[in-house]
Amino acid sequence: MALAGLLKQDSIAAAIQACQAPGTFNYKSFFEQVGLIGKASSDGEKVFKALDQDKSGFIEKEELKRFLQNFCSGARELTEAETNTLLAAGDSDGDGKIGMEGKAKSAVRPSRTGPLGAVLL
Ligand SMILES: [Ca+2]
Repeated sequence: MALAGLLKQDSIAAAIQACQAPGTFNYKSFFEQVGLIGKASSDGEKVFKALDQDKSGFIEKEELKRFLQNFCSGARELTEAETNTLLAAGDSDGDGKIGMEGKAKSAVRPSRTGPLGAVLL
């Protein structure tokens, strides 16, 4: 679990527990629960790198599907709908994956980034 050192274990456990049933994942409340909202952008970068498992510089849909497993190895995969929602939230340029390029944009126009952008990019 690449993110274990960054976040509180009990917060992660509570956040995973809250979306245990398929279809109940809500990225806004999840980020709030694990304590990622308001973290420094360097931490957001660590999260991004952990999620980008093949180090392609992008978080592809397959990697997003395993989103929860980066926080807790026993967690479930996201459903198709949950993955799509998360992808849409972080995909600033509509290319079907989440890239680090949003980072520069968010620094310039913070009001235009969604909750995922604010955390990851
Ligand atoms: Ca990738």
